[in-house]
Amino acid sequence: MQSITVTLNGREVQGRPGMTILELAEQEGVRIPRLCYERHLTAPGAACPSVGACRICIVENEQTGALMTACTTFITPGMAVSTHSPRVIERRRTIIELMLASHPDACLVCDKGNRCQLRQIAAELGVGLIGLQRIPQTAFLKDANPFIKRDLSKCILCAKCIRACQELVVEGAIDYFRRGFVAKPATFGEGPLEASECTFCGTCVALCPTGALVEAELDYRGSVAATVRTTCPYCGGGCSLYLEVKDGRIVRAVPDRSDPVTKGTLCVRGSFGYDFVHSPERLTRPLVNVNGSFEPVSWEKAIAVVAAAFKSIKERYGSDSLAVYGSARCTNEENYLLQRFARTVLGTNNIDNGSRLYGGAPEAYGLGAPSRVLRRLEEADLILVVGADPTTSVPLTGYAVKRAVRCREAKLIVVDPRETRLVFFAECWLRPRPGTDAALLSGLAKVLIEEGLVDWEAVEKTGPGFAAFKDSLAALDLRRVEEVTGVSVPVIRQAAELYAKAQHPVILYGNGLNQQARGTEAVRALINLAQLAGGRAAICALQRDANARGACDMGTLPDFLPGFLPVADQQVRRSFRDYWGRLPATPGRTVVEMLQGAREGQIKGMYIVGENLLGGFPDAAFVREALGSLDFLVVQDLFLTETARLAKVVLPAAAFAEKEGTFTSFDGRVNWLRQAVAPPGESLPDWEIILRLAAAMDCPLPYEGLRGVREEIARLVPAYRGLGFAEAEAVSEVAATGESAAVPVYRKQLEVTPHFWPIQELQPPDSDPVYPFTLLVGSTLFHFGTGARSARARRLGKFYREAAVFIRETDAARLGLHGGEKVRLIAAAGEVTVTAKISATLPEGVLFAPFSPVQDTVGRLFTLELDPERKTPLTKMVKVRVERIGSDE
Ligand SMILES: Nc1nc2c(c(=O)[nH]1)N[C@H]1C(S)=C(S)[C@@H](COP(=O)(O)OP(=O)(O)OC[C@H]3O[C@@H](n4cnc5c(=O)[nH]c(N)nc54)[C@H](O)[C@@H]3O)O[C@H]1N2
Ligand SMILES: Nc1nc2c(c(=O)[nH]1)N[C@H]1C(S)=C(S)[C@@H](COP(=O)(O)OP(=O)(O)OC[C@H]3O[C@@H](n4cnc5c(=O)[nH]c(N)nc54)[C@H](O)[C@@H]3O)O[C@H]1N2
Ligand code: SF4
Ligand code: SF4
Ligand code: SF4
Ligand SMILES: [Mo]
Repeated sequence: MQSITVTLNGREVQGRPGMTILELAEQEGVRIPRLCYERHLTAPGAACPSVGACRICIVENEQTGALMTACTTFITPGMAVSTHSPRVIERRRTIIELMLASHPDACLVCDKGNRCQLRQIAAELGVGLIGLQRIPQTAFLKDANPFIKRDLSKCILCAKCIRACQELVVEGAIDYFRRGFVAKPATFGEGPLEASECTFCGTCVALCPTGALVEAELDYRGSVAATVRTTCPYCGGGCSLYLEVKDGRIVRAVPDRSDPVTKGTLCVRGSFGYDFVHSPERLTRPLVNVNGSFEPVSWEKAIAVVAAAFKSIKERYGSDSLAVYGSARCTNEENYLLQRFARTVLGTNNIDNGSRLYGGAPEAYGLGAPSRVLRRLEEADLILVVGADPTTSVPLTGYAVKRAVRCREAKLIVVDPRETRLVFFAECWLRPRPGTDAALLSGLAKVLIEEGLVDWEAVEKTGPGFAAFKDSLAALDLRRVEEVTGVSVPVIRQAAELYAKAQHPVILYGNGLNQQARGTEAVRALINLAQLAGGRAAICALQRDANARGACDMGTLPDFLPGFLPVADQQVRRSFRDYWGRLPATPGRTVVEMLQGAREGQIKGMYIVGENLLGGFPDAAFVREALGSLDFLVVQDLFLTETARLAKVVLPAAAFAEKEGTFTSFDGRVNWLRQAVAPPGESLPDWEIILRLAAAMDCPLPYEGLRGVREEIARLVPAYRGLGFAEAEAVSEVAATGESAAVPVYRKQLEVTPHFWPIQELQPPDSDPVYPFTLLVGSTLFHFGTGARSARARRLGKFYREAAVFIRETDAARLGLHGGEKVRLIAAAGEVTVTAKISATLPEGVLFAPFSPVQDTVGRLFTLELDPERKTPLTKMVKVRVERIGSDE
């Protein structure tokens, strides 16, 4: 690329075409003050990378004497710029003085404190008490939410918050309200945030240069002692954040504004959900159950009890009577150690983790979930979202989808029976009856083929099985698809045509497919559709916990060794044996099979790490009975969960902010966890506990520390080879205040060849006059999983504490129900009492219940029904009937 020569402060430097003066200065290490500029606030396609609203970045053109804003002026050949000439400095002082003239005298008590950029720049320029007449702004907003407090008298109208809300997270909760001196960034009608579209993602707060937007319910005022860059522990988005620490406590979480993938955004959980770490309910000492009550013991004692029990079970009943359940919330290193512990210390492949169970690893379909999906979303011209609610479950992905639609006019197709937030952004909303996706997606495929909308040559190259698939489609009748799914043929055609036109389609699917009855068939129908794009489409499962993908990569699976290498393959085993020694040959049990084995007496001892089985699993009675049948159960967790209460020994684990390691995000980024605070009491990182246990079982694992574990992973797991993952703690590291972009490290993609799956016979959804309603369950934004963590985060914990069910207005009217009334939901498996809420948008006959943190209630409606192939429990929908509590009185 041609370079442009510019004289910057008397020195000739080279810039790129399209660079602004500010960017050039940045490249040269010249710092120009700015208040409204932000790297990622650049709407793609916009003519100008900034808005020049604050004007503090003015510089002088030495040839013409013109003053211009550096953030909006592009460099031109031969330009001579002075960034700190006396005129520039004088003018910057005046601008700051004017801002201060309408700013309240609140610095001493302002929560922004030393982080206020207005104050920093004023100090740099030596602007103190000013001679101008003061006209302080006033503001009367009252927000009642526990997350964000606004004092717009401190607003300098830089518009960063508005742009963040509209261009980055695309909620559009705030905009300029009024004009002139009284203009304010506010919600429509200046109402409170909680009455707006605001999701409390905190992105605007992190960007606000002054104290106009700050956190409500502060943990600490003043300067913090340390700032640590780490990764959010909740969903698989893998957002980077800084934890600010004071007196051994985390007092604030802020996004990493230099991260090129997250673009400095977080969601409400990342911004305000960290403080479960300091919950007084954290486990602080190992506990041993003595006659029904837990007694604290030393680590030596606890480890000795566990080791002795495992040894004796192994001697008496053999290795395969032991089982381990690993965790999508633990790091790659911990999962790697845990499966090695199971395989080489206990001697069994009975090891599994919840992400395979609930989400289904895409690899199970012969689908190498592609890396860089978030990046691909930024380039997509069509996005198909099936059975996933990303604005709730992985908000980072939701932002990327909305940006693609709003800023680049990508087309969005949503397939969901519920009106999710993304439906407002969709060109086309397909609303199938729950559980009929396989038929609908096959209908789309049929249209593509029938209308010649596929590139035959490319398609035939994509994967084997195409001929059989095409034959199976011949018998599919679109009118019958319409009957079964409730989606009309013209709408199916419209969606198929939109899809066919796309050059860069991205397909996201979630638990609406994974966890439904016939989910396997539906996911396969989606894979067929992806392949009909002839290699142009990316397809990715969206669900998942922080390290769900990593846990599977690390081989916390009964049938796969690390790197999805099959246990049953002798050659594969041989390569691992060189490192590990002995290695059991037969694939182990999935967690459901472990539980069934426990109930039937074949599994005697179990080690559960970071999973609340009793809370998260459908059919708690079965789980309780199974775990109760064990001779020995050890649970390693942060809290004394329902599951931990059933254990003989409970081991206290360190939380994400108390340990080192890596998480692999759903799109394949390998992100670092760094220790910000000490674990409470005597609790220890999971990896250290596993190493201690192995040593006590006389099979010490040969690692000095985590680095050795990473070196072995990098050697044995192809997807992690050559990433610099083992060597460089510094990879993806940026200085706390640095502006340089963090470099994401992506795990490599697996080499797999997906193939076409022939479609199966159409089946109408089951109907049962005794249970006429279909209840769907799903996530709520403020909570996660069973709520073990989110419900203990002070601010998140205030929401959704009561189980509720949403019901369509007309259905409610028919039953004579009012919103707020208690109702009984009755399913074949059991009944629960919940509060009814009225919904204007649910389809007739469909109910919706948020799943967390009230899973213990909602879960009672489910029996343990497994997908026959993937052994995934079906937890997404259940047939129920609704009864008014008052109706039989
Ligand atoms: N806030 C929050 N986020 C989370 C979690 C959480 O607990 N809370 N958990 C994390 C975990 S572990 C996971 S696995 C993921 C889950 O992430 P998602 O898969 O996005 O989440 P679900 O809430 O299960 O929602 C799935 C969507 O499927 C729709 N659906 C239900 N039935 C059908 C159907 O038959 N067909 C179609 N097409 N759609 C259907 C529902 O209406 C819902 O919109 O979220 C992760 N993120
Ligand atoms: N009916 C119905 N049931 C469902 C679902 C549904 O949609 N409907 N969704 C299912 C899904 S997708 C999932 S993922 C599950 C979620 O259910 P669970 O798998 O039980 O998930 P969580 O509640 O997130 O937390 C698991 C445990 O991990 C612990 N933990 C967190 N971090 C660490 C750590 O670093 N170390 C250790 N040792 N422990 C840690 C927490 O304290 C918590 O007790 O529920 C499933 N159940
Ligand atoms: S918290 Fe997020 S959604 Fe709410 S106003 Fe700020 S940027 Fe918008
Ligand atoms: S509230 Fe903060 S971010 Fe928003 S315009 Fe005012 S100063 Fe800028
Ligand atoms: S999107 Fe996921 S990873 Fe990002 S802040 Fe929210 S919960 Fe954390
Ligand atoms: Mo999950």
